[in-house]
Amino acid sequence: MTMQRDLSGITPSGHLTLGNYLGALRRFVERQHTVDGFYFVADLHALTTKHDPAKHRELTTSTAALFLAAGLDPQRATVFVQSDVPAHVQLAYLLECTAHVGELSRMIQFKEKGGRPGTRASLFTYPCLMAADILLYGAQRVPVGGDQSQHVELTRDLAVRFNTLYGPTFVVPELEPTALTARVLDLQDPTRKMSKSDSDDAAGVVRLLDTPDVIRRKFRRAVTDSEGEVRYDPHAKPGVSNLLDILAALTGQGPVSLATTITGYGQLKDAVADAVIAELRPLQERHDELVADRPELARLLDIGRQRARETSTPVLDQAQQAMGITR
Ligand code: AQP
Repeated sequence: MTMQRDLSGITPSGHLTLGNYLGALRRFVERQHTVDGFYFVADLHALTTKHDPAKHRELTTSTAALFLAAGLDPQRATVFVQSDVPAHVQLAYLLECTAHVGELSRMIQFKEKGGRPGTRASLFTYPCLMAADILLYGAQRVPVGGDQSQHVELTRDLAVRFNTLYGPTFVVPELEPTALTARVLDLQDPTRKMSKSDSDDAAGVVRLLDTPDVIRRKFRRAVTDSEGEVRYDPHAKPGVSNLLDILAALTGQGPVSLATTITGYGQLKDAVADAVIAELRPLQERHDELVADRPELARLLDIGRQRARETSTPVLDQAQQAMGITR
């Protein structure tokens, strides 16, 4: 039986967060042993809104280094940077020629931000790039957060339409629902998820590269409630429950039983901070080594680049043939 193929990307639209680690990176690392994983830094997706080229370059490099530092092994999983594989952009154009203006206009991001002056055309067309990211690798399952499910639905529609119009070309992917679980919430506003694109100084966002002091300070200031009782109740006590969820994710114990072992909010905050700092220390060290050794980082990413190119080229060729592009 062939191994299931898994595909997931992270856009370097900010410094990665504890949410990106617990919800994505750490799962990729676990899954690389059982699936044929393709994990990429979606650098092109960070260009749909105003960006600073120098910061973009730094974030792309740092994010790629974090993928490896978290434990993705280029010999097991295919770890690469999206723009290193031109087939993504090439197929995206063919999918722009398959998509309809109406369906792209209904995408949430475009509906929310598309009316602003100076909106980049790529904010309208990027779902086709996202569809290309997925279809190039024939992934059967795409683990995505809830806010991404619309993109996978569009990808499915485009794949089915393309296959119908031009002949069977693409695997039609399934949405992977398990990815919709475990959300790390913002420490200052535990009604919303922790997001990497929040401003760099956002106090509620724990970054993977924050120093131990900063991490401790952010947890100490985390919003809780005035009740004073450590109890797991995500609805009534979102702040405390978020802290328990993070501690549970790092210790492998359940949040309900953890709550019974901790007496006060101060103790809980210190315990979470300690666990996060200990978990991130080796990752930060490895990240810093890789960023300081660019030839080694380039060598490791080149392994992924080559494998991604080998895998995607036949799919792009077939799509071009099917659409009548002869070379
Ligand atoms: N808070 C979170 N808890 C658990 N998992 C999370 N993920 C993101 N935030 C959390 C997972 O990380 C992967 C990348 O998702 P993303 O690019 O949507 O990350 P983001 O931090 O949520 O980014 P923003 O702030 O929405 O910025 P954009 O979208 O502009 O880049 C996914 O697997 C996600 O589930």
